[in-house]
Amino acid sequence: MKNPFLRLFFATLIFLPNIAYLQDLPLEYRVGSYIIDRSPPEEYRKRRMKLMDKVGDGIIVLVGRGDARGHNDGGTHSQEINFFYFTGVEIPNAVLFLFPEERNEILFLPERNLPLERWTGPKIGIEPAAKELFGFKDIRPTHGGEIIIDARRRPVPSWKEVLRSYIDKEYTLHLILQGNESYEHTLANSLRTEAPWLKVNNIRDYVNDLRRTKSKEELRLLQRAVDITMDAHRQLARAIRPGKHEFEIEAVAEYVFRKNGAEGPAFPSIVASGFFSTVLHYTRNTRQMKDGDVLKVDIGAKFGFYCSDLTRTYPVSGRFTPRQRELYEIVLGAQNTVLEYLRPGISIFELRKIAFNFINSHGADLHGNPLGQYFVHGLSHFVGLQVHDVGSEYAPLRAGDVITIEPGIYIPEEKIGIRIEDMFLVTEDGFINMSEELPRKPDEIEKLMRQR
Ligand SMILES: [Mn+2]
Repeated sequence: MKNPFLRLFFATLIFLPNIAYLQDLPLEYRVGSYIIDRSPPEEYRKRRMKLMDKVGDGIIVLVGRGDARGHNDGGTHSQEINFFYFTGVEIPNAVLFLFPEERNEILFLPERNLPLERWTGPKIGIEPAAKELFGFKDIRPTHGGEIIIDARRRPVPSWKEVLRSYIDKEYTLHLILQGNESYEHTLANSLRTEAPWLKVNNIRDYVNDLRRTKSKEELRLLQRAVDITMDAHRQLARAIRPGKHEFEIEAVAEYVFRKNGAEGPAFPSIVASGFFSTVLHYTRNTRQMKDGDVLKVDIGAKFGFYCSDLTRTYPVSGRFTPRQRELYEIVLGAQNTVLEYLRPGISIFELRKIAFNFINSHGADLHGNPLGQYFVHGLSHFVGLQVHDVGSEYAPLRAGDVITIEPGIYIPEEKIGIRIEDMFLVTEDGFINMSEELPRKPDEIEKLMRQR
């Protein structure tokens, strides 16, 4: 039903007795946020200014996530990451226009749908409170239609109609294009059929570069995510015992995440014992743990949209066997050696070579062969709004990067897989270990497990 007045008429017939209260509910009921801690509007505005500085001209269009119903927040909505990064707005189906030359910005929000809000919760619409809350001077409805000003009906264009008016003025259209089937591709293609002269520019690399350098605010949220994950490790370490199932340990981790206000796990928790500790991304977590196993626990809380990623390897019995301890010390030695070189200028690729050489020149497998062949994954990745955040392993590191360092040795024949993973902020003169408080040495791990 396109006509909003017809829609309202039917809605009124069916729902009026139940929904009138929704219209003017206090703001506290209408934020509809999935996070408990966010940055102030000025933080997002700073990011938009930086993007406008980099792009320089035309019109930048960012489209938030949503579905055709208008509010797909049946508990599964999560805002598109770049849209969140530049707006802090979680409302589904919002759209952002930026005009670098004019330093102008328009935020489009979907109109409120009261019958639907009965199910999905009261929302914020086009109202003065929204301007203050999100820090935008110009907020308009995504769908357009009509408004009444001075007792006269005036047409309001939809966001796409506003966009067409700029394309007619030959503005270059800047979009974040990734993959080949994204919404942005479809949008660009459909506009090109109407306006063959349209110039489309992909700003993905600009955006990724901005996102790589973490601001103070981002570091604050990342540290909260790390702190919560460290807490989870401490608590689950005390719960590990022969005879328990892996999922019981997973449950402790995810309980601690939610207990501390995290949105949940940033990725499926890996709780892998015995042979499965040698499976890099084992997430079934259904095995019963036995005396003599190692347990590899790779987990990360997501807090305020920011991810964390920390791995520890525990002896199920509470005590490493001599062989497990020998291999553990090699992985730890590799991590410590890498840290001697961690500073701006070096790349993740170069750091991995250092870790590989350390592992390959220490210890041996059961056949006397070097262990390098058992270090089967990358050493490090960027972390931020995504667990595997934007940034290339060949790029020289810069101050403001947040990365993991996670060497590992996985020997299926011995049913031993060991990974140690911490998160680091690269600084001008080296690094800060964001997960320093979580024990890494084998003696400390055993001690932690005894604190029951
Ligand atoms: Mn990782």
